[in-house]
Amino acid sequence: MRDAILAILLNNTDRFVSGQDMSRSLGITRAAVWKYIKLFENEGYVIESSTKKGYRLKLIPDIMDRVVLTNGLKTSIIGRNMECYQNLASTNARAKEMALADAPEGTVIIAEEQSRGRGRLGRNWVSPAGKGVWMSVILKPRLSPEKAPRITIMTAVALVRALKQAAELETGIKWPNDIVCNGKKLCGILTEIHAQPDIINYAVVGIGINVNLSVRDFPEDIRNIATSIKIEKGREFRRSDILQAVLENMEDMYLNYFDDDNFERLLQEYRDYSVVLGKKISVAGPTGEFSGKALDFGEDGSLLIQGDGGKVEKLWAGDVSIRGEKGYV
Ligand code: BT5
Repeated sequence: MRDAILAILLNNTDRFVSGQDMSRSLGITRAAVWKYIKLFENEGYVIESSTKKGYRLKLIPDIMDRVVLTNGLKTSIIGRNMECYQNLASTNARAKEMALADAPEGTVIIAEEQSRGRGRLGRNWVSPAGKGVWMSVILKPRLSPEKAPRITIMTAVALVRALKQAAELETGIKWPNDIVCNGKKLCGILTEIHAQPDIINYAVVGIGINVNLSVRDFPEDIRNIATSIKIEKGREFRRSDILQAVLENMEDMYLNYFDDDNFERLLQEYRDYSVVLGKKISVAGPTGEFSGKALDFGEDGSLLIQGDGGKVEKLWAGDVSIRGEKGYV
């Protein structure tokens, strides 16, 4: 009922809707409608009310509300099913539970705050309340598991595009899973898959975007390597606008460029945004440290690197640093 009333208000921001009309169309009393209006006001919505004319929504707070986030969202799969939480340990953990319980493809899990946000290799992801987009998307691509890195490639490109559209922010991609801005980390992606030998059952794509964090919102140990849209642009942004732009770009790529015939175009865009290609880099990976020149990326998500001795190797995972540059990239 809450969602139905909110949807009516959202769709009529240019006029008053009478309490009587709402109570009639929803089959509840006018007093019940009034109670919901008070509830919305407590959540931060500003609603003009007039005894004669009814209610009109004047201001939508920047909270992660399913009704607000799906209103005007131009997707057919991603985000059609959405759950928003005040606090979760990790949206990826919740998304995995839901995927196991057969949640539909495109389900999106969002939290205002994560108490145990996760990075790769069990690392921590700082996710303070109300400041960022902390979300996970469930996908069920018809892909063999070795092609799973495509999911991270697609998501990285979608993030770069979305940040440009919704925040006019130029960003780059640091292989394999970081979005960087002016040499600092702005977003992280954590893709986890559940697969059989020949097919992916589901993938959970975790996305963390630092939107309105100030420098002091980051713990001291990452202040010199992390940034936010607010820090870069000098003002706050509506998280809902950023989130919608990400989901819309992801879906466009997922539906149109994800198959074998078209993926090369997506990979080309990934190359264009790379801050690593052509640079002298060091990669700290599972098998130790490797230094050389970044040559190219493969469709399989690998990084082709020419070692200092001349030998070309394929790397699958690791943390890149660009030699000769201070800071994070
Ligand atoms: C990542 O790991 O970059 C993947 C981050 C994915 C986070 C999302 S949020 C929604 C979803 N639910 C989750 O539980 N996770 C996903 P990695 O490349 O391992 O980077 C982790 C490292 O980034 C940490 O060790 C810190 O150094 C740094 N870091 C932590 N929090 C950060 C933040 N908010 N912004 C920038 N850097 C951060």
